[in-house]
Amino acid sequence: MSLPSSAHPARATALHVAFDAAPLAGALADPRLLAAFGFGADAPAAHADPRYLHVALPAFGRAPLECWRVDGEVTHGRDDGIAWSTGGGLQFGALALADDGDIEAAADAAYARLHDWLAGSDHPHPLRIWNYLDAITEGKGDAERYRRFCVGRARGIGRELAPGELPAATAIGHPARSGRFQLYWLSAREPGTPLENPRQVQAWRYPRQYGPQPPGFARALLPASPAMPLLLSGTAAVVGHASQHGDSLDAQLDEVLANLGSLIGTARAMRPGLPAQPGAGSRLKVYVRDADALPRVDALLQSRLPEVPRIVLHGHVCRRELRVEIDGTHG
Ligand code: 3EB
Repeated sequence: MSLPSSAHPARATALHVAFDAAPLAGALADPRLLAAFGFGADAPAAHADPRYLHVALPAFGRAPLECWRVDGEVTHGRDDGIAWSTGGGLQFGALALADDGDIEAAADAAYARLHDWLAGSDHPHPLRIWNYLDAITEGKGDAERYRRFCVGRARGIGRELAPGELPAATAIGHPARSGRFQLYWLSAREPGTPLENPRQVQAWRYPRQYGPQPPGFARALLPASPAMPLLLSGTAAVVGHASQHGDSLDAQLDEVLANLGSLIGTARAMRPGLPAQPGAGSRLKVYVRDADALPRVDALLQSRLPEVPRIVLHGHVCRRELRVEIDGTHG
């Protein structure tokens, strides 16, 4: 006979994101570790444990490990080239496909795999997706690789995701050739609420001038469980649909912080308990186009947001004039 469910109250789904200086082996020894990410040349390039993912973007200084922990035992495996882990109401998944120059085909194939994976999963709701590709702003006009990526992504996912189902996302370019398109995600049993930024046009409604296929992502996602942080998409100095301050890194960073503040404000209307500002409970990843600007961006963030743990990476934002982008978690 099974006990009434009230005797075993299910723990609320929670994700604990930490930036840990400890070595990988220690992180992987934790049965509640859902995923660990190493950045740059100093991080291990690979590990047999499918919970470890190497992101090749160069780091400013020695980046800590990004660790995702959940409240529950984690199981993991590899199936058909998809590395996965599941526990505490959440699932992590990752795959990488060869990119021989046709990023539209690589994104189409990867997103078709993701679509099929989610359709067969007991965690079918993607909350957050990361895309890392080579030479993101190479090519002219509609042949630009980011625009081709958007076309392949939309075709591969198989149907137009309704605005109410869009995940939060990041799409960043490798400054050096990796030869791969890397895709990873966080999905859940329960759908979350996609959020938009009142300062920005919804990306899925970008006008034609930015390409034939508007990018399919929400500016942030608020998961159903109040124990989950707000998930912030890659956020750049875009107001309306236009890039701002193409001539000023400092002004772009201020605009990014204004956009993040606006997203946090939007989320607080639904969840007033979220902190009003980025703080000690936030985690930010910062992508900087020009390697020369890495120290400047790090110093500006140290002065603007001294309590917020950050990882600063050398990565290309998907419009040439955008010098910096930030994603992360809050709450
Ligand atoms: C922007 O605001 C910047 O295509 O998945 C940010 C986050 C950006 C995600 C994506 C693109 C994506 O349009 C670019």
